[in-house]
This record gives sequence, structure tokens and C-alpha cells, in this order.
Amino acid sequence: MIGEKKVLYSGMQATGTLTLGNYLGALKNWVGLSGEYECFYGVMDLHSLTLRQDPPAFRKNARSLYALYVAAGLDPEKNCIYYQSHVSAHAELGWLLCCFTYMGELSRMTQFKDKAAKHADNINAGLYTYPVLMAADILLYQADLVPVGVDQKQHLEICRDIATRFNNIFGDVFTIPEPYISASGAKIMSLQEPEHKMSKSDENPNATILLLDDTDTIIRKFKRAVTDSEHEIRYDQEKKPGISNLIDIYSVVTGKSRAEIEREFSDGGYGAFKLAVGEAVAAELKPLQARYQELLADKAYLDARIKENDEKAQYTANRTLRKVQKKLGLTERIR
Ligand code: ATP
Ligand code: LTN
Repeated sequence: MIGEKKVLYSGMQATGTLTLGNYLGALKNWVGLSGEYECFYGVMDLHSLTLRQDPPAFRKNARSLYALYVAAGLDPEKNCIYYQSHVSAHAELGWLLCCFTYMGELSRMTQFKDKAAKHADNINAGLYTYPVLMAADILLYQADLVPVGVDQKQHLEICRDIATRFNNIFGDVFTIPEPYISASGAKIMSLQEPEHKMSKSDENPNATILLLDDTDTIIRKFKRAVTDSEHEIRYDQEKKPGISNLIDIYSVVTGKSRAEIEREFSDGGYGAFKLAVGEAVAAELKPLQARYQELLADKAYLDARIKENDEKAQYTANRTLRKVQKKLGLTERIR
């Protein structure tokens, strides 16, 4: 708790441009929750380094991510939006928690297995200990709630295990966080291979809708979306993954239920439905894109918010870090 409010914590890696999956699975939910909680949102640039980054592009992506958080509706004067690398407590607590995490636990992480298979030439130790740094992110702010897409559930579970283990030895140091996985939008699938999640690192540009794609591009990508050889707009994730994904996307964007959508398009073909989904998504993203351009143009405004929020995050994180150091028996600084 901070004052009267419970604490919410989340973040995304600063890699590439965000997709519709990131938006509907995470960012849009954050905006919905932000009034009720004391919120911290990180630009997770340290996590991004588990894959090789091109420094100038990386720096640009991180700022773009910051601006997208704000453009999506997170007010940086009410929410603490900051860069993970500007708060050194993350790396410090990450190390301390590594000493309370077992190799066996980390070896079971599916994201590690997937990424190791995909980047066989760079299976670095950071990729392996990624969930420990993520646990440090969350625990430093004593978060009660962590809204993420369903792919991050396993990381939340290991975070809770590490925190509980630590608390069992040293007393109530950490708040045990709850995951928040919204039913709708939790897993938006690729438009080209609807059995796989939409991912910003996908190499096929037609598979993903990027938040900064223009209207024509969005509509074109939806028109090309892989579906099936039937003509019926019916939700069936197993047999009709492509159409089911489009129904889910349309449902989150318009607020209509799956049944309402099936009825609405019962006598139209796939073409008309795909166009409707494309238009609805483009309309949803348009105001966000306009706000994004305004923010990037106003350097002084963003810089001022970054500076004040970095300081706020440092203050909160350092309080927890000092408590942990003391519990562990590390020698206190002489003042
Ligand atoms: P990558 O594909 O490069 O690993 P990513 O697109 O999964 O990256 P992350 O930074 O790992 O992006 O995820 C940011 C947030 O977006 C997380 O909460 C994650 O669960 C959510 N998310 C990512 N992809 C999807 C998706 N397809 N559907 C729903 N939520 C998603
Ligand atoms: N692993 C997360 C990004 C992330 C995160 C966090 C999310 C890093 N630290 C702390 C929530 C809380 C992902 O979405 N891939």
C-alpha cells in the first residue's frame, strides 16, 4: 500500500514497435486500472539486453515506448512511468534474489526454452535469469497487482515463489503480488499463423499489426489474415483459429460479445468481416497515434516527466532495497 491505495506494477521490453497484442493484452488494461491503484510502469530496457540491440535504435525504441504508454492514456503526472535502467536498485535486488532462486526453477521457464531455441547463438545468462530481474522489478515496489498477458503467468508464479521463500526466512519483507490477466485480449494471435501469439519480433510483417501502422496498412493486413476454407463467422478456437482471433480482436475493440458479433456478421462473408475488423482497429488507434506524434515533438515535456518519475521510482525502490540489505546482514553504510 502507498497511502490509501494498493500498488500496481507492470512494464514492457523496449524492443521494436508495440503490436496490437501488446496493446490489447496489456496496455489497454493498464489504462483501465490506473485510477484505482498507485501505479508504476517501467520501460524494461535492462530486460531488452537479453537480445542483442543496436544502440541508437534501442535508445529510440525506449523513448518511443515511453511515449506510447502516455499516448495510450497513462498520465505521467499521475502514474510513475520510468526507465528501469535509471533505478539501479533493480539490478542490485536482481543479484540478491538470484541467490534465492534455484537453477531447476529457471530451467522450467517456457519463455527461456522458446527464446533459447530461437536464438541458439546467444543463450546468455541474462536470458536465463530474466525472471529473477522481473521478480526484483515487482517486489521493489511492493506491488499488489501485476497486469500482464497470459504468456507472463509463469514469471509471476516464480516471482511469488521467490518472495514467499524470502519472507519465510526473514519475515514479511515483500508483498506477494497477484497476477491480473484480463479474459479478453489476453492472447492475440498472429494474423498469418493464428496458432502462435502475435509477437513484435515476428519476421513476417503481415503477421502483426503495429500500433503505429497507418489505416491503409492495417486494413490491408487484416484483408490478408489467414482464416479457413469455410464461410461461417463462428467462434471455435480449435477448428477456426484465424476467425476466432479476429472475433476476439473485434470484441475487445468494440465491446461487443462473441455471440453478438456472430449474429452481426451471420450473412456476410469473410471479406466484409475482415474489413470491419480493420476499420475498427484503425479507428481505435488513430487518436493514440496523433497523441504519440505530439508527445515526441515536445521534448521538454517528456524529459521533465521522465526526470521526476525516475526520482519517484528511485525513492520507492531504494526503501525496499535497504530493508532487504539489512535483513540479509549486509553492513550498513556509514553516514
Ligand atoms: P517478443 O515477442 O519480442 O518476445 P512481446 O511482443 O511478447 O515480445 P513483451 O515486451 O514481452 O512483448 O510483452 C509486453 C506485454 O504484452 C506483456 O504483458 C505480454 O504478456 C503482452 N503481450 C505480448 N504479446 C501479446 C499478445 N499477442 N496477446 C496478448 N498480450 C500480449
Ligand atoms: N517480461 C515482461 C516484461 C516485464 C514485466 C516486468 C512485466 C519485465 N519486468 C515486471 C510486469 C512486471 C514481458 O512482458 N515480456
